[in-house]
Amino acid sequence: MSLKWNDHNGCFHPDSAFDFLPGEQLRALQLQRLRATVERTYSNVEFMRKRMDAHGVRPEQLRTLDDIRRLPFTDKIDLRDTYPYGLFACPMSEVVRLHASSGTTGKPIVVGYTQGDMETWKNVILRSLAATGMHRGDILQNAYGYGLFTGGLGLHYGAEALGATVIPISGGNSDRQIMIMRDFGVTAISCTPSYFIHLIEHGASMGVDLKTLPLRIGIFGAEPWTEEMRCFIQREANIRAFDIYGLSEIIGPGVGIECTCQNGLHIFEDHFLFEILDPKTGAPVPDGEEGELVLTTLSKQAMPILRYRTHDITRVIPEQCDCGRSIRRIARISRRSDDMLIIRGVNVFPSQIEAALLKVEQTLPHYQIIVRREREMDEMEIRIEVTAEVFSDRVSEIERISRRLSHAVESTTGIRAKISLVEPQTIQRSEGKARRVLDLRKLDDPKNPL
Ligand code: DLL
Repeated sequence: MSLKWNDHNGCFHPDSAFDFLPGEQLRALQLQRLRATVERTYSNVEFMRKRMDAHGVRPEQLRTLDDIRRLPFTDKIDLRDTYPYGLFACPMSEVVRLHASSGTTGKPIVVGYTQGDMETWKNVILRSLAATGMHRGDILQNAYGYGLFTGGLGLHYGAEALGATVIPISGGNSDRQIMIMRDFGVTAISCTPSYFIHLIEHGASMGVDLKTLPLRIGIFGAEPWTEEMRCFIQREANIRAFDIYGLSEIIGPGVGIECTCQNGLHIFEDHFLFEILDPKTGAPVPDGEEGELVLTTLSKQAMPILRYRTHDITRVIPEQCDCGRSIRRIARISRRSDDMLIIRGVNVFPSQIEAALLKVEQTLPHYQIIVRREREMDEMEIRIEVTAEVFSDRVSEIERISRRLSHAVESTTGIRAKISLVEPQTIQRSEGKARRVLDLRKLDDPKNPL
């Protein structure tokens, strides 16, 4: 099947020039911006000044980019401890926007933006969308949630600045999503990959086959997804699906994105300095090896963040990308260092399970992992939807697929799981980030939000 794809002959938006900055110029710019950011943080954020003092480091000691390692880390708990505005580096009169993301203890994490930060955000989103081949004339259905979540409004202004027509539909109301996608001639959509898969099915239930629509680009992120998931989406909707990454603490969406080569996410290194570190020791890992992504903002004014521990696990792709961008790439976020399940002493990541499940034919990308403790033993159950035909077939077919899934999971994770095949539309759909793991062992834990 040929994709409805046109990369506009490599024609790039002028704002994308920074994507191609020669390495030396980029590093000089990064150093200049890093020093200004550290200086600003030290002078204006008491919490950070005390921390740097305790660490024995002063802004003027940053002479090279490697000196960043002298700086202390920042973690989510610091945003919680300074709630709501304790990490702001400017007076509230300069803050033009607040967003918030849910924390695990009830209070959200609050992030602020100056007018200058809004310009930076617009710029990185514009460059993100341009890198996927979007351009003036595209009609973007922005189905990320508008509101305190950074997805909706974050994408919005950059897409407008690119010259695209933005439909600010936000998440949910799938009937209306499908109607608008069909009637408004939508050519690009942005939402979580799990919600888009739901839209593919929902369209089918309304008699609308997304493959037949002018839709050609999907901008998917805010949650982990696998290459198998991408194949499913591209095949079932006949679009090209791009991975976009970001987090509220750093700016929101727009920290990095895949280009048309779809081989890793370019990080907008002129605005965000990244390190990949061993999550246990905090030491840098060699190029190409997996570690935790640690980010430092280089232009943020309202809330500059130094060495933020994202807990997202990735690796740098050191080779130059075929698209010619000089800004480096990271591999898709395979997992978070804190989403690891320990089942009977074995470390298991949800993304490993997803990849194993979707390799088996007739499975649908809707699944849930349920972990229980039964008679002191950890048990993992995987509920997964399979196509309706499976259930209309003989019992032996159901058993055959269950066995194949069980084998796929065991050979990937080393853990034998109970496989429960369920009919299409059984597993609850999410309009935003999917919640795939239900760890019932944590029910006694007072911090557990379940
Ligand atoms: O999810 C910002 C965003 C909006 C990104 C729209 C992309 C598109 P938070 O709610 O603060 O911000 O969640 C940030 O989500 O640390 C990752 O663990 C995860 N995440 C975000 N993008 C991806 C991705 C937004 N492409 C957290 N792949 C991050 C995997 C992702 N995980």
